Amino acid sequence: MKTYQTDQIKNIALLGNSGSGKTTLAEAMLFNGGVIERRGTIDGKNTVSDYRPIEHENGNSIYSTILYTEFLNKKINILDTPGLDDFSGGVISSLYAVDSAVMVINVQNGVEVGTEIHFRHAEKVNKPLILVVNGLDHEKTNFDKSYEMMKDWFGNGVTLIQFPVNEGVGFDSVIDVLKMKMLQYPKDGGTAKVSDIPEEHKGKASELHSALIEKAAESDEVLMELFFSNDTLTEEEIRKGIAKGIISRGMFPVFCISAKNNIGIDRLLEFIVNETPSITDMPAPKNSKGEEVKPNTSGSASVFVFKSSIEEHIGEINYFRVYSGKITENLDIINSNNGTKERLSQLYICAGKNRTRVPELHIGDIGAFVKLKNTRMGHTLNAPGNNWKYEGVVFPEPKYRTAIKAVSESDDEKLGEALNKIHLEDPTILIEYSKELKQIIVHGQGEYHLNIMKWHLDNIYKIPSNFNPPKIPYRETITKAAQADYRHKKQSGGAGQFGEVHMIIEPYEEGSTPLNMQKIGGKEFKLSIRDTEEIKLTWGGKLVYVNCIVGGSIDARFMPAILKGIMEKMEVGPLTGSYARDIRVYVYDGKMHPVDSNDISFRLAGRNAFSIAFKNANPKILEPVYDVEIMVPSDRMGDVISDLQGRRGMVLGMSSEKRFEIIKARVPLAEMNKYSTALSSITGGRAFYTMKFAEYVQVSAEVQEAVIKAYQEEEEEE
Ligand SMILES: Nc1nc2c(ncn2[C@@H]2O[C@H](COP(=O)(O)OP(=O)(O)O)[C@@H](O)[C@H]2O)c(=O)[nH]1
Ligand SMILES: [Mg+2]
Repeated sequence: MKTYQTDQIKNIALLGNSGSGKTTLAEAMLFNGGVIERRGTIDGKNTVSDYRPIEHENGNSIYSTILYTEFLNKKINILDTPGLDDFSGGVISSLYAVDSAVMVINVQNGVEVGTEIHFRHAEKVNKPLILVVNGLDHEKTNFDKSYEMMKDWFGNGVTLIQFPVNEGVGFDSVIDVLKMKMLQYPKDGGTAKVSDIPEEHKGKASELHSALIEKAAESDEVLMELFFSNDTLTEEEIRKGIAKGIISRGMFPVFCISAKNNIGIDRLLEFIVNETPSITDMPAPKNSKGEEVKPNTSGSASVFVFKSSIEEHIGEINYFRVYSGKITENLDIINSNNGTKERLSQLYICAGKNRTRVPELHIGDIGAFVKLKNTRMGHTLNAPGNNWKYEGVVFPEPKYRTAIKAVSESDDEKLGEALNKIHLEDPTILIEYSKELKQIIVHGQGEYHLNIMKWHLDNIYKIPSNFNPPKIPYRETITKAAQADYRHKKQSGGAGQFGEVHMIIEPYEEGSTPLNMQKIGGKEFKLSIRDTEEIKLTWGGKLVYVNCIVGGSIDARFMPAILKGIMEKMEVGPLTGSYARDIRVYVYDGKMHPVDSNDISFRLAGRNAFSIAFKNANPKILEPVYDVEIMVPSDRMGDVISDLQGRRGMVLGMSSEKRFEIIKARVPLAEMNKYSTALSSITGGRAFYTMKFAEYVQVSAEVQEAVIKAYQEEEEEE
């Protein structure tokens, strides 16, 4: 394996709808570069990229895969990504590690939902795109239709570099309007025979050639002036214009291929090598202090780990990209996220599961470490001298949750370990051990996402488990003031217990102040406020504890015990046993016994007084409500809105964007169970959404009744 310098390295991600041919294209790219000797196929379950058992089972990429090829003396690192939205984690982390992306479009379908979603991911992080129309060998192709769709969706930047001569079965030739040549491929594909453009295609070719020159000129003012004065550009100027247009995303060049038959791949690789940006052409990454980290060849080494995975027989592998300096074997390096030292004993480059050991890697390159102790995806490793961290990868919020339980209790610990590993490999799967709900909640991007996770638990980890409906983290609060007192007294030989507490509780609103007069049940209570303590509850909201004791009726030293008793009840509300929040408690009177009073007595008196008062204060259930943003094709908007209303959702606003309507709504979490599946069936998989916790709100009387009933039934079962 050669050593590649920074200007010899290109990094690309393969994007596109599921089934567009990304993995097949990756295989052809490796084959053309001589990295593999024969091309595997999806049906043959022997591609370099889809090498994991689940990918063979499904015939589909589930994770991102790191590959490379060598072409024209350059190294191209290729990140093959999964097309399904449920697995977008692999797409997002891959985009962090590349300088441009190749969007594969299945010519039979043109722009699909997945194309659009991946386009957005690339747009968010400002990565240049090349559009590759694939499958031109298929019997039902319509290149012009795909081209129209691309222009419609992605705008005027869509620029043809090629058009097919004979699309359909027997497809073997394209006209290249940058080279102004015809490229004809042998039966097995591979290297094109280059010839002059046949007469019948000359007109179309020169028209597109002019359009390409104009587009190239648009990307740069100097080129524009040259173009106006000379009416054309030299080849070198065109190339410069194209490269600039690509970087600024003003140009999305279009190529024509059949990945399956290895047609058009050599030319695509040549274009990637010559025209796409390398790391030094792109904006430098920012560290967590907001400073740019410029690629510095002579500086200390600095890398960002963009992916971790666990491989059979090896354990954890960390995939990284070099941002500064040079990485060599046996380098001692510091993990800037946790301060631990790591030794880079072995350094690899990867083509799927095949690893090749290399002595060093330069800025821009992508490689893998094994056997690191405390490093994982999202971490920065620095050689001494650098002390920054890179801004991490921002993954989408989870939008699907389920509870999980091992079938056999003896597997509980194993299940926990397996879930941790699963999260390490796929950070969009989040594991929550909810003490409150007494459930393990798994959060992911969709039902399919979590079903695949379960497949791994069943088949790889061999831990049988069940999914259960996840409980909702309800809260309880009060809606009016109430008063209660309680005497705790126990005198049966030996030391006795005595404590008496009088309290008033009322609803607490953020920013409000305690009152020194309360009227409850026609009775007036004058309170003299001596001390106020605001407690921020770990489960959200507040408890405000007001000491109004006068004349020493309760010793100050017992006040913390009373609060402790109250907090015990705050953790199990009277209606459904949920956490309580937003309550103000005034302790204004009580009694002590000279011998028998102690902490325990006051804790119990406080707890019971609070419990009685809570029940009399018209308690209400609060439920979590989420901000939901849905992108839906216009023709399905009505259906989606009426479905939302059926989910007690409140539509807050609507707006249009290109071909989508964006609906913003607030929906109770309790109604979002399996929403991704429902939305997909309403819209034929053409909509997508995000959700984020917004606030807790009181539920209606009917909902409250239903929730309490469900809670009581469950209690009886246990
Ligand atoms: N006819 C034809 N089929 C293709 C082509 N490229 C990929 N396929 C097939 O399309 C299916 C999906 O391909 P795959 O590479 O897994 O797509 P991915 O989901 O984008 O990675 C497989 O059955 C491939 O054999 C092509 O150029 N022509
Ligand atoms: Mg794939």
